Amino acid sequence: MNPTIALAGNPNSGKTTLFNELTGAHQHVGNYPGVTVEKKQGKYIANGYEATIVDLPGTYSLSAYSLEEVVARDFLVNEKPAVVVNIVDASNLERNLYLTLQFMELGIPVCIALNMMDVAKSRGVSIDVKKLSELLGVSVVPTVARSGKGKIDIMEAALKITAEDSSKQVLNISYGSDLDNTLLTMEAIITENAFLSLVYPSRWVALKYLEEDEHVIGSGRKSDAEISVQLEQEVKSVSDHLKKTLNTYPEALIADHRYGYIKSILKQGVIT
Ligand code: BGO
Repeated sequence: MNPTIALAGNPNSGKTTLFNELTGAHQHVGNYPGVTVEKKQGKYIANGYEATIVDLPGTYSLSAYSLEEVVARDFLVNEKPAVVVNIVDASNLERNLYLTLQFMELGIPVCIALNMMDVAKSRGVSIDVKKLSELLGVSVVPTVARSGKGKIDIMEAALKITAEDSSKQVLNISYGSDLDNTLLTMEAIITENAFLSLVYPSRWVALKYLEEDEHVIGSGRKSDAEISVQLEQEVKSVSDHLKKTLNTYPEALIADHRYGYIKSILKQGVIT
């Protein structure tokens, strides 16, 4: 078995440092197909295990605002790595977990390397790793990539996931009654028509339409223009309603609820 494991995280979370620690001299640098974004790939070899490690571009989100985000997303969806090791900066937990939620919403198996634990500690921040893991429902391993601390443990956690049944567990966050109702309607349309849903989870496609993600909407129009129009009408109708009632728009409300979800987890004694 030689599973592919993707390293993903916010810029400056310590991703390159961990990649170097894990792969040592076994590295290859190229580009992602068709773009000038660097693709670093390497081999992790230890204790009789071998895995291919792909270093994804550093991103804050999986929307389509930057080339890096699109490259990272396309790799995850098209190449389907066995697991994502999400490097999370422990000293900046709330912002970093925003990306984590998006892997979970996309139904990608994920484990967390909770990095920069030394920095968090020096700032007097103590994190209950076990509680964070329980509340998120994913493995969390504390690491200090700069000294290699925790690197064996995070790989053990990742390799354990690769050996498990990979049936998709998709995280469903509530986005408030207006968007939740629209999401249900859109999901039903998407599922009934197998619209893009061979590639992405139905709810995720609906969310991307609500976020007005040009890449997903463009693919949708190409794949089935009629269904795409139906979905776009649903988006327009809820957008008009939200503008009138709350003076907001779906994308802003989605981001608010994601941060609300993260805050509600962190408030339950994760950070002391
Ligand atoms: C410099 N703890 C600490 N304290 N630092 C870490 C850890 C950790 O666990 N992990 C990584 N770093 P990248 P991305 C630097 O380069 O891997 C440090 O963007 C410096 N450089 O050493 O590059 C790491 O790939 C001069 O720091 O992140 C690096 O995700 C002075 O975090 C930085 C101080 O790591 C970013 C730091 C010339």
